[in-house]
Amino acid sequence: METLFKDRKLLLSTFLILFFAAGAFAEDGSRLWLPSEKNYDAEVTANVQNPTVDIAVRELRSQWNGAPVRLILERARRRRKADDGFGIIGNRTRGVTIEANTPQGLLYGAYHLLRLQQTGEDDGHIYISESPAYDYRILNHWDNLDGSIERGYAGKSLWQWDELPDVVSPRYEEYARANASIGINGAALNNVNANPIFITTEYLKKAAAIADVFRPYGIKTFLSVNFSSPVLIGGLETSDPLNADVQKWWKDKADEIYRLIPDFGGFLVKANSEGQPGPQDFGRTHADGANMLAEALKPHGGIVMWRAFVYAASGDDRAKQAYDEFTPLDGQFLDNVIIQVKNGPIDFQPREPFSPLFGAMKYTPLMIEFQITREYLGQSRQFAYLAPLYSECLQADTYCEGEGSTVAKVTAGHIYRQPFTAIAGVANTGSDANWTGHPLGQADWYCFGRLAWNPDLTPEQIADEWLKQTFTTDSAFVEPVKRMMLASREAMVNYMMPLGLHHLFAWNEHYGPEPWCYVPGARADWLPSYYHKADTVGIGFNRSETGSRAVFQYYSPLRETFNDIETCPEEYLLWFHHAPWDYRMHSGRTLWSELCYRYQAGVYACREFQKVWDKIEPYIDHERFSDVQSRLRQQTADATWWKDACVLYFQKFSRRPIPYELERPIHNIE
Ligand code: BDP
Repeated sequence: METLFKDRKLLLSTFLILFFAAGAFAEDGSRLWLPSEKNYDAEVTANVQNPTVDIAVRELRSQWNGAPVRLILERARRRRKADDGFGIIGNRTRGVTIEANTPQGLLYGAYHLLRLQQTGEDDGHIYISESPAYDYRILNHWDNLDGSIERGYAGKSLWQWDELPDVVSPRYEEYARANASIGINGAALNNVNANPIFITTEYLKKAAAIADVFRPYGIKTFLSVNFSSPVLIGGLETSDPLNADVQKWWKDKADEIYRLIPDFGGFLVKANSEGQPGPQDFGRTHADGANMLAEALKPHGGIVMWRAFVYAASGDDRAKQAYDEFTPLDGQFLDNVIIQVKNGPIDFQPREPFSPLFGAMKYTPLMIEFQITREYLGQSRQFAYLAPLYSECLQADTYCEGEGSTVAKVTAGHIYRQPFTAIAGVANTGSDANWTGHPLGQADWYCFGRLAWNPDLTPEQIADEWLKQTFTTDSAFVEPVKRMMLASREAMVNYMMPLGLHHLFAWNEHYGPEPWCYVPGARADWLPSYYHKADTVGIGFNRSETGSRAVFQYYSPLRETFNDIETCPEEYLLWFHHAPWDYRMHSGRTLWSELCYRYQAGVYACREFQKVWDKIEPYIDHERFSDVQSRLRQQTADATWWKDACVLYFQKFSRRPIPYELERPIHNIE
């Protein structure tokens, strides 16, 4: 009996160990970087009751494993303005106080404290004061009415339009919580190629149900609007922004929206771009169009985010067009309009110089738009951690007011006075259990939020905290994977488009290489040859003074630096110059050899990533391990495909051998 009992006990404990091990490790990725469900029952008090503060209390109560926490609203804190910043002071053994001017600030403080705990940085005295760099930190969802997502690679839309507003999916709250935990405070729910149906009463009620879930998490709801809505759903004969009936229609629409969603954020608009209607259809300017919408939103405190992603088929250089169209309008926009500018002058390529619009408009607020969904960076099949791309752009010096006028400083309103500031990222979320398709793609959502809060955080710091929260704090895992993350974007630039090459993608799908792509009747600037301009002399787009002169859109000394092939940074060489095949590179190699070397380096890097990942198997759950493992395999195969396609294709023009020390192609050009 005794032994039987002992055996049973043994059996039971073995079972429990196995059960908990499996439980602790079973991970479909849905938890993201948030703490797993715990109940520490910590002592948490607040000097105010409010739905947002209640969330902060609830989160801390269950997740904080330390001495009592006090949440204090509206302590006179020396702040620039009443923003959503917070202060944390105290010690995990004796107690912690979080102070803020807004309930949202308290919630951000709570998440910050939990982040310190999760990353193991809550030892000793805590003394922190934080303020967000941008007022609006927004995700743009390119989600359609039918549940598809333009450039979405993680399943279908999160928004279940057909069951809303009656059925409210629990995922909306999980989404809001994840965003709040990293400081994101806005979401534009629908595609910028906007279906006007979204602002009909029926759909506004659905959006209102989502907004109700977002509100306590401090997330404002925005909608993308179609400029022709007055005609398409309003029964008017025109959508001319100077027409009084049109103006009234939008005012009424805004009133209706605010009745349903009192804290509605505003409109996001893609106008006169890629076939979308806009004010120019009526001979009006972007300012006329934006201001008309701004007037309608103004009484309610809403804003208009007017996109500068415009390029006409006729222009000599697509990279110049947004600047040419928008700079003459500087100072003509109402003060609740902000111009939303993509990070680079073309279109979310693996590497672009920053858009010359940053710093070029002194009297008009500008916001940056990044793409989190990796349309042009391997989508969710491959991996490239995007913080290095975002940081490179944010820290780039525009020189608009002399040295140090970085894109981050200009857009955060430190150089020219702006009534408000904002930053947007095109979301990579979808209905997949792990939200982002590629398990490591969660890092891009995370880093966007963190950089929107503080653009001076380094990609390394962010990777470090993301890995520790998402997987484990074990340095045997964190260190190698962090190095891999930090190298991943450069690897992709190398095997896709090194040295400033851009837009070599397969037609429309934007995944694989197609530098030869030719579609009869297609717009020239939708074809790769428009960008690479390879011929027997050399390769690259001449944007210098002897070419399209796009360099002159940048301030001195950048324009001179970019203009001169000898001083132009090599990573932008073929962006700004048509360089001869035998041009001597810093490495001492010819341009042609260097190009081959870069492509090869990209492939080698992918092989290294596979090795790094295989080694970390003991540290994480099997699900995420094997998912990433198989995607890295695919990535190496596809990197080789990119290398072979581009090298073999460009070789037709260079007519030089691929350096013999490099691997031979395994594909042929056909
Ligand atoms: C391009 C995408 C296209 C978007 C467009 C945009 O290919 O699907 O509609 O950007 O930003 O990169 O409007």
